[in-house]
Amino acid sequence: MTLQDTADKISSMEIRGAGKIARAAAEALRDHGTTVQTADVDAFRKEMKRAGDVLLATRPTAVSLPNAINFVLKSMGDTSTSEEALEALATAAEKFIEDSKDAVARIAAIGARHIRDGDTILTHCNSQVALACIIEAHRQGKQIEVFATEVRPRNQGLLTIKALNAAGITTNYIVDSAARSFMREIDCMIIGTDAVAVNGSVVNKIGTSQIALAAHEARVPLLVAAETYKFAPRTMTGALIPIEERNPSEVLDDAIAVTLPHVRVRNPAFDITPADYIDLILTEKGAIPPEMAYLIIREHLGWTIDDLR
Ligand code: RUB
Repeated sequence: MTLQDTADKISSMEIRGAGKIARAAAEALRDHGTTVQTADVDAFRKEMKRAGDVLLATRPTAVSLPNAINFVLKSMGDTSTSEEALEALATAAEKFIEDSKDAVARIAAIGARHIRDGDTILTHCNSQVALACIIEAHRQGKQIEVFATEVRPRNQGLLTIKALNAAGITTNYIVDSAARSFMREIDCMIIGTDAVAVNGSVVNKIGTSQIALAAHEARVPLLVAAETYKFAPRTMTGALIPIEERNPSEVLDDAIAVTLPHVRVRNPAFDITPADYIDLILTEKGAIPPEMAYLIIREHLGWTIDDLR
């Protein structure tokens, strides 16, 4: 697959979900490196930086994307030939991909510990790592049941119920607006995330914050599964996570929209859930309260304020 193919698949959401986007970007940089024909290391670096920018332009919200790209491109720092740079790039890309898969497995084990026998779990959207926690708890023999939302407008809930069904987990499929109505039946809510800010708030699929609010009201704990590369270093200096607004046609058919000239369709793909509504963030380094997000950014991602000046 060419760099542009990967970029197109991320934009169109054929490749979607923050973890998969990040791994696809690392893979695309690794493969693109092998196609760059130059013996000049600076020209090589420049072309790889351009390739990183092409991938970055695909979707703005999942911070796993810039984190993966930075990790891979940074590896070329001390190299003095294009061969060395290519090798460093390939090694870093492989490491990112392997560490990412390993992180999902570790979080699954940690998340499963927070799920009790008999729990009914609510999830929203289609998060590989949140599902991994649920499926691991089931694998351990815990009798669990899941409520999964439909996830308008792109129906990622369909992917979720297929995965849960394949795992043999009893699942209730509900429309997004039914989440509060069923909250009394829920013991805990588990979601993934596209970005964790330094203040512990998390960005996830549109609708998450409404459901989290309903969970908070009902004192249902909210667990957010987040590999450390989903933490956003730039939020340390007050930068906001950009919220992607997608094409109106995902919400309202163009043929209908054209008959309604006074109607404007808004289609934000994500929203922000405040740290106050979050009980724990499950990372591969352990489960932390949202207030400890800064420690992950500093100690595990290695960013300090000075790096951002
Ligand atoms: C996906 C989404 C997922 C997170 C986490 O949105 O909001 O909850 O990306 O997913 P979209 P994962 O479908 O618009 O990409 O745990 O798989 O990284």
